[in-house]
Amino acid sequence: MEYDVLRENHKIAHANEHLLEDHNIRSVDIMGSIGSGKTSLIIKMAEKLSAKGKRVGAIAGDVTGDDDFKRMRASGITVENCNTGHECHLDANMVKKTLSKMDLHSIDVLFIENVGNLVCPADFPLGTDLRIVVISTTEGDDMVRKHPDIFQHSDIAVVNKTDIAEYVDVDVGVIKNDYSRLTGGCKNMLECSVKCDKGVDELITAMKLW
Ligand SMILES: Nc1nc2c(ncn2[C@@H]2O[C@H](COP(=O)(O)OP(=O)(O)O)[C@@H](O)[C@H]2O)c(=O)[nH]1
Ligand SMILES: [Mg+2]
Repeated sequence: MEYDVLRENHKIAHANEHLLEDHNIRSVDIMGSIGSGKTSLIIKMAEKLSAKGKRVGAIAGDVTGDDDFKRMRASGITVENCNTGHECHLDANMVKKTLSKMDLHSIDVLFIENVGNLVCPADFPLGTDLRIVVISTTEGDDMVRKHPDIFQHSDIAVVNKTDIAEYVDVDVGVIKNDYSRLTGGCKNMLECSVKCDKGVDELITAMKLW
């Protein structure tokens, strides 16, 4: 049963991937913990990409409500809301339905904000070019050790809120060491502070979105 669900998800994810490719859209699934700064990061990256002439779209994934949708819309992003109801992650079919409501000809870069948690989204690829995971210093220094799957299933990891690391007694070096050990040093973990606009340019560059 579980296998069928995952297989069906992969099939639809594949179709999403083709649809986005056909429209020349670079797409990123933004996974991560609740409150780590996913929405703030999307808005900041959208500002920067818009200034370079890129047209940014987004899907605001949440269990319920439209808070993130409204924040993104207010910042000028072409955004659709996607509520999962009870599910703790987006799946490829939800994304397919949401994409059908969007004008894909008017988007160059698509950010999909997944539901905030470090467990469920890992098993459900959505068909994006890239999957990233965003954690922040306020969650402590043990996130990689506690949630290895999501870090293994993502292309790039981000530690946000470095501006307050010292106030929450977190050594970012510990997180980076855990990540390096987990990935054999093969993948990137970037430090950033959306608030202070540090590391965001580097992330956009690493994702090849400019
Ligand atoms: N100090 C600090 N706060 C941040 C930073 N990025 C986001 N925040 C704050 O963290 C809270 C959660 O951010 P949000 O983007 O909604 O997180 P999300 O739940 O992952 O989408 C908000 O109050 C943001 O203003 C940062 O780099 N530094
Ligand atoms: Mg959010």
